[in-house]
Amino acid sequence: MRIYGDLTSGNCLKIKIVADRLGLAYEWVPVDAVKGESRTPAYLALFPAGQIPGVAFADGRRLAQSNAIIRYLARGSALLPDDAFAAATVDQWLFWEQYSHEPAVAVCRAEMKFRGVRREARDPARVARGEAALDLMERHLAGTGWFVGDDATIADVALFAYTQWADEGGFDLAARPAIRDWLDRCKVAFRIEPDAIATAAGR
Ligand SMILES: N[C@@H](CCC(=O)N[C@@H](CS)C(=O)NCC(=O)O)C(=O)O
Repeated sequence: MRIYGDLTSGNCLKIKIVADRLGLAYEWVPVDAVKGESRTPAYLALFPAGQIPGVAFADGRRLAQSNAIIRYLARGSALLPDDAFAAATVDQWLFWEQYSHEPAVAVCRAEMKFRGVRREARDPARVARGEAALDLMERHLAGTGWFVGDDATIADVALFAYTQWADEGGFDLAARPAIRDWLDRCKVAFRIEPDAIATAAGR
């Protein structure tokens, strides 16, 4: 398969984490959304929503939306439980990540990192939403090691992606020890080489 994306994007990183963890073969096709490369006619012909990540399979089928992609790739693996209720609980966190976490934590990061917005100039409503999301994660993780069940799932992958960079969006994890411990567990479980990602992402 071909993965179209950019490693400065947590949404794209999710796909790389799952593919690497499961040993799936892929070609990484760099697409820089900040430079508008996800809005070219050629890219829109493949992925009409004009966003990264996108995945094209060998048989010609294509899939967009990071959490739909990782859910598809993880089917039948330990990253997505077979049990219907456990799988629905994973979905619960995937939808929550997209509605309540990513639009706040990732967007604050994008503004500060790519658009030069100062921490104090962030939208207060968005900041409050991000703080609330991180607080909910901290409360949840204080009582358990992983988001669902006793091991890492794609719920952890989805939430790891931007939480690891929360500081770049002006969020402070210092008073959130359960999140910090969980981030460390994720790095081990997903065999994340911090320097490799930092280098690939140009950080
Ligand atoms: N809900 C989508 C969000 C994708 C998204 O926002 N991608 C950003 C990069 S992280 C993008 O392509 N932005 C460029 C654009 O929308 O033109 C997902 O999870 O895949």
